[in-house]
Amino acid sequence: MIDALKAWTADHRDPVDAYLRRCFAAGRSLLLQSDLRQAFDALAAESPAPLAGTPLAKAVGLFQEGVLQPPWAYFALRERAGRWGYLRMHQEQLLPDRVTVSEFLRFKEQLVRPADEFDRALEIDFEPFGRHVPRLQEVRSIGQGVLHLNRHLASAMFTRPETGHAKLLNFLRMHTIDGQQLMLAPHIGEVPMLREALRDALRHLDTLDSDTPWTDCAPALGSLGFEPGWGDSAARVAETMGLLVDILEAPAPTVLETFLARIPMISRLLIVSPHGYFGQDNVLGRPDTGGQVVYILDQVRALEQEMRARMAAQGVAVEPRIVVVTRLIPEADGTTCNQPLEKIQGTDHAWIVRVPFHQANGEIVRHWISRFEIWPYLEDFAAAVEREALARLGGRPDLIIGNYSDGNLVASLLSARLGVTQCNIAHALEQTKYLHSALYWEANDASYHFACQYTADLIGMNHADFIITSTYQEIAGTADGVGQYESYRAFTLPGLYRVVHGIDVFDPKFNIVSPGADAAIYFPYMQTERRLHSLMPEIERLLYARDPGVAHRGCFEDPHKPLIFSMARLDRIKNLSGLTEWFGASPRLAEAANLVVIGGHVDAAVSGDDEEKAEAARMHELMTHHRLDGRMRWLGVRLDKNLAGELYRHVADRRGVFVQPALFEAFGLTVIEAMASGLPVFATRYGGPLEIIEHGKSGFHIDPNDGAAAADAILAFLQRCEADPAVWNRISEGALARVAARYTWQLYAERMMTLSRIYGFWKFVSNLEREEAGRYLELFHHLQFRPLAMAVGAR
Ligand code: UDP
Ligand code: LCN
Repeated sequence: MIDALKAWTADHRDPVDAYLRRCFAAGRSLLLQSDLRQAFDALAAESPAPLAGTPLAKAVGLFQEGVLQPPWAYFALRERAGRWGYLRMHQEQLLPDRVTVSEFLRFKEQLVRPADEFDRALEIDFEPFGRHVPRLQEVRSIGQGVLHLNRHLASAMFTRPETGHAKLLNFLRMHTIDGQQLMLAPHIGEVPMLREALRDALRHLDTLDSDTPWTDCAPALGSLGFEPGWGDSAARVAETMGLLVDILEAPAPTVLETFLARIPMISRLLIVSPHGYFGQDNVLGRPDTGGQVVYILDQVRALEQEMRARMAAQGVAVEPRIVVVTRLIPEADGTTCNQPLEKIQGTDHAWIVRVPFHQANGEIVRHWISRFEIWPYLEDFAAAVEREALARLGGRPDLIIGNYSDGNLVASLLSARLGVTQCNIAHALEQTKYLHSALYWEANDASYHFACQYTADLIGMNHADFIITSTYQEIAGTADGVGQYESYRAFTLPGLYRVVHGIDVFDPKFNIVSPGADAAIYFPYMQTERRLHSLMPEIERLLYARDPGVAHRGCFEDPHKPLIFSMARLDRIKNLSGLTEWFGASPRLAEAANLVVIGGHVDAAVSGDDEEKAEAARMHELMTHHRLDGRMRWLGVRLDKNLAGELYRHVADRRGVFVQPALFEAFGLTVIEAMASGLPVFATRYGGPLEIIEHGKSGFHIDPNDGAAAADAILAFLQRCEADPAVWNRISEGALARVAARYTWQLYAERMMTLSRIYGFWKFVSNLEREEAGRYLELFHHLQFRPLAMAVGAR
């Protein structure tokens, strides 16, 4: 593209000159994709010669960012996900020149610090460590890493069958649970012995009834060297053995996947989620405690069931154990977060284990600390967690799952020490949420410490054996927009370091495994017999009573109108104030419906969080300014899940809608909860909801930067539904079908358990040449992360 633009510019200096002039005329040194496009559209509208389809038009269509400092303009151009180029143009000479990512970032750094003639910036580059890792090639394959890895490694491993088979044999001999040997006895030392034993075993199994239980097969198979783990019945044992015979014969990747999915190798899980209030009651809606807690608790229940089912199917009598570690907060504000141990409801052996943070002088940190401030405590926390987790789990975990930047960092430290497979879940990566937060890290350091967080992110991502994401766009974005992980590909923290290869979206460690909504709580509004009718009086009171008995503002003069509902934490990005403003600024919408918003503290003074305070003040201003007190109710409560579930359904009974107005939403659990209840949803087009909802079929996308259009779209929908109720029903049915097909915890647990076995296997047999990267990460941790973390707060 850059070469085409260069060639074209030579003969078309005038439009290129005019375009650059418009960019410079904006008077800003950083231009976003939208600014760059607007400048071009304005030019095209006035240009005597048509510009559509020209290389200039095509290049501008790919520009993501412009950095302008006369006489130079530098542009970052994204040809497709993960494929970037950089160019610069001189105000007078015009001809575009390709520049490296390093040069581009260096130029950008000059916006915040003077140029360093010798360019002594530290460059961080993870690319050389990925040389041995088979990369995906196609944009459409991104997020299906395991498929690719299996294909590639299976054929590579078995090109030299002797070594491949020997590694497989070793792998099968290493499994034990609670001292019990599984799969193969240690004396099966050679592959020919294994083949022989398999033949004998299959011959014997042939003589048995297919449902003969393992215990009855065990004596004969045991004498051949087979331990529990092949199956619970003769038929299943024969099937599993048949898969192994096929692999030894000719290893098809799909057969390998099916075989590995059966190996009883995961029964002890360690899940790490340090920050926030992590508990089962009364914690949701606090500044840092949202979907991540819901996600993990639902995940634990689903994984315990799946682990138990898989173990049972393989004939292994073992109860899976799960530990979720978080921080213990002595001043827990009425929650259970001051208790060291809490059983997770709906499980048999899953526990929340809380470990306190300590000051440098050894004192326990007693109060809640914002997620932006916890960095200095994490290394000591990891050490303490290791002791606790090993004790609770009765040994090393089989898998460590990190959550969010802090949890992923702790998971990396633990996985390095214990040699255990590490899986990361981001939930949200802040670079996409807080625009230019890396470039201006220093200016915002007092409140956010993004340098610390992004350093932790790089360590976590590069250390993980595999990463699961809730959507495709979380990894690689869309045709137009940068993915959340993609934003870590190249960036700069001026004065600290410059990342030229941070993470590659084509890395096979990425897999999309979407979460679900708890099906016991969020079920369709029309399943009347399952509904919690006893909660109705409470809902009536919360929504319609003059005094709902909780912190609130506003009531409905006409309670019969359909409801527009939104619920979220009251932070700036969730944009509940934006929704209030759209509603207030659209008299027709405010006439057609009532708005109910649940989130935050109505009394701003009560909040301990600056962003929340500012948002609460803004909500009040807007309600007053637009005189919304008779048409809107804002509740400052945290609903428990049952109540939230029934509320979604109540809104559906009233043929209302749910709105998720965030400026950016990484995934958006409320979106799938509302859809699972059968509510039509209008959700932000920035982030996960763009992928969750099929516009016009299972809900609608809205642009939070264009509130008037969003309000019009909601109004138009409500009007169409009034004229023809089938319109509402169609979207409601579409939403239910979408969630059932794509977003369920059962699908999640199945996939997650298969992935952890496969990545665990490949870690064991090849370690994917990770030692060098591990050493580089150690250095990065010591020399960059630690000093940054120590500088946070007065520790
Ligand atoms: N939630 C809730 N009660 C509240 C506020 C929120 O149960 O008063 C739940 C909501 O149902 C959802 C989660 O908190 O399950 C929020 O997750 P989401 O992914 O929407 O956003 P996050 O807060 O994680 O950014
Ligand atoms: C964090 C977020 O910001 C949400 O978008 C997600 O839905 C939630 O975590 C669960 O992953």
